[in-house]
Amino acid sequence: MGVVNVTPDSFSDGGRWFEPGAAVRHGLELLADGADLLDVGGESTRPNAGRVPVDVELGRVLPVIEALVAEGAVVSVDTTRAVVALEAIDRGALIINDVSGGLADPGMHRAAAQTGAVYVAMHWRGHADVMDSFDLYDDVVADVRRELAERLDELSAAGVRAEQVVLDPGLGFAKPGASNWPLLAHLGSLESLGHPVLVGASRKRFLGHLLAGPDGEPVAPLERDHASAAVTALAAAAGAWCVRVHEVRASADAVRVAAAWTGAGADPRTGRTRGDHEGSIKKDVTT
Ligand code: PMM
Repeated sequence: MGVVNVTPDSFSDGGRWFEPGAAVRHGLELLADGADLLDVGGESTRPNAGRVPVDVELGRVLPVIEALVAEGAVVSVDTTRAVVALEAIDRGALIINDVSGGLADPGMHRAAAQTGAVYVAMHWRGHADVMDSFDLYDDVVADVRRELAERLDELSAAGVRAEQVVLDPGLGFAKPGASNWPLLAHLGSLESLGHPVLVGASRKRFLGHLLAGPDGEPVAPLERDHASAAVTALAAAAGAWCVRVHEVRASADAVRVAAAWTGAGADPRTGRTRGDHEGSIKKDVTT
């Protein structure tokens, strides 16, 4: 999944694709680099970001979604608002990527049920201006799993079919630093909830901290792409269904390496591997 942020202020690429034509061209480049999906967002979720009015968010994402769908792209809308999700699906988006898992808008699960779209429920504890204060876990893997299981119950109660739902540990959200690593190391714990898992590590702060030099300064977001691709390889080998990244080419290669690696380790009787997803992501969301 390639990221198309139509925002002036995203932490890693804010402003670079803000003008609709630039966003569409960028999306097409990501497809050429090997992306199966494009995630279009109009509201930054960077730490301490404020909210964007709904009409501004709609004005940013809808023309870009329409143009990318017209080009044949499989598009996901990155939004926490039901009305934006509904309008985006109306314009041809196939996936609702909700970083709040429905907690930010009580209408969101209903929108997912109504549209039948693929729905990504990410682990979330609060908006960007306050999320770092919620980095409080007894056991981050168990706590995130339990909170996502609560989202699954709510989704089911709202009439969303289990096959629609993708889960995401929400790296960086209420997790500024060390809490992210156990979640990556135990992706199987989330996978055991029985849904495909999406991982969004690309260019996040915890990678900047990991790569810090002797002065302790985190490296800049654009310097985090190699580490992001390393996460992609390991996440794909651990069975992730999708990785959400800014720089697609290295991650697309990493996914192929992981598939070849785990495929070579397949059970000779069944031919199955841990990372066996029976077909491409594009096929999954369009059939
Ligand atoms: N991270 C960001 C935005 N949207 N969606 C999902 N499903 N998972 C994520 O981890 C995620 C997301 C923040 O990154 P950005 O500001 O660079 O887009």
